[in-house]
Amino acid sequence: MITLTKEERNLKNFINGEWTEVTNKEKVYNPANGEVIAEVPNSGAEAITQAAESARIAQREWALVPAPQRAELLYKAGTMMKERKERLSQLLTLENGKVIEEARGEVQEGIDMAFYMAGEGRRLFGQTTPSELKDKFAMSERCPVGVVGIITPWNFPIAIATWKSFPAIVSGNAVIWKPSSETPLMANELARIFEEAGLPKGILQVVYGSGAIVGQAMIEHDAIRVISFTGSNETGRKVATECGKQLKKVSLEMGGKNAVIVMEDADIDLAVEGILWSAFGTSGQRCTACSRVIVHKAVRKTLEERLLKAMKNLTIGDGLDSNNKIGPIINQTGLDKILKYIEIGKEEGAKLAAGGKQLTVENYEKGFYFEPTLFTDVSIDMRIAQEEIFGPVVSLIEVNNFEEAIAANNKVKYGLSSSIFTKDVNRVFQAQRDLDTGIVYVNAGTTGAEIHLPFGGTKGTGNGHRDSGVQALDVFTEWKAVYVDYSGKLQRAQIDTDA
Ligand code: UN1
Repeated sequence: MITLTKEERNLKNFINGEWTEVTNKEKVYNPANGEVIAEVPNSGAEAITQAAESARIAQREWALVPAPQRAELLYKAGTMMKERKERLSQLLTLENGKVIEEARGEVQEGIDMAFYMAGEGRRLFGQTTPSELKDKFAMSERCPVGVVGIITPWNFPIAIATWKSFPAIVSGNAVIWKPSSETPLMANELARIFEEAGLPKGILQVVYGSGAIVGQAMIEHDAIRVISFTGSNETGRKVATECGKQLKKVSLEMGGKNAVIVMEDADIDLAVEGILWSAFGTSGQRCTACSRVIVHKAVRKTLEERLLKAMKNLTIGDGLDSNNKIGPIINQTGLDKILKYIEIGKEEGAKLAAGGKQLTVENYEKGFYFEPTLFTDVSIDMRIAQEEIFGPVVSLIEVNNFEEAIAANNKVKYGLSSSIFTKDVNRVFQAQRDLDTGIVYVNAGTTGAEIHLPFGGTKGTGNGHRDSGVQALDVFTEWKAVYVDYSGKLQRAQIDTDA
């Protein structure tokens, strides 16, 4: 069993290079057994004022450090993350519940992001563009926006934070980070790594607290020029509204209602594996999780039978026990939401073909476990097929043909990820064109996005921005157009003497 240090049990904010105590504290629980593992600050708005004021000063110096040198620091932090990977992974399982092999995968995502963004420090390309005038040079360059605020969720507490903070840091910004208070250990570890790696004080600051107080204070502080948020649709809309009032740039990633499409020519066993992994891995608590299966009528019965059979083999329990394939749900609130949707599904007339109940695991009676669940006979408009449940619950929807499958996929307010299982190459390309999501998979489930590609989605999933990939730099930089006139005389642009 992993043991926490005194600092890890008693978490503090990290403001301007100081570990700062707060009197108001909250408990942090291990979702596997309901035990208290740590205490985390429930900060007031003044913590944000302190962080933002110091970040404003620190950022000016940081922006002057050459980008390849900023990148070197990121590379060093990435190396330290790699050295500490196993402990980070265990801490992640402890606070989040996900099984250890998935925790290792998530920590690796963060490490990959460090090395990838360190490479970008030697690129950060601008553009040169021919000027309209003779002896005049025109170029566009990326500039840091200044201080940025990032708000991250509990389901990927380290990976998502790296998708946002690493591009921000390498491009010369200071970051104020409000992690989820359900999973504060990852923030603590990452901040300590950067402190040890020698990141100047004030460039990465951590303030724990509620969205209503700390999040709101971040949005309202004039030094913070960008907010990057990942979380629920409901909260994201509030963040967008508040940022709108401040005319503040905001990047939003707010979940999905992702589908796997299984066509009549699909490799059914492969599709079953893809569905199992993307629907029930992480107990369905991914923005990218598969929560709908859209299946051609010719293979519906076969798929359903094989899926139900395979679901019986999923072992559920403490994520630190490597025999388990599925860990707990994050907390009671998460569990209650899933239970609510089970009732909604039954009332709507869907057939509960498997699961649907809270699960008690021996010796872990206070943990939050839920059975992998399959609803069949689901129609597209049912709430269980429209709304994000964020748990191991899948709805099976039968369709008559390819066109109906695409239409069913697109008939939701979200647009994060989608997938199609087929052997027909024409359908592969039609699907990648017509699926209205930011991420499309062919012959794989809906999860597993790689960090060097853009992550985000259409419609209710976001507002057009992307996390990770080189595209993340667009969130944290501004374009500056620069004109250098070397003619030695005043050349006037936009003077028209023709008339
Ligand atoms: C999330 O669920 O919010 O694509 C992130 C995936 C992971 C990241 C998920 N790489 O499933």
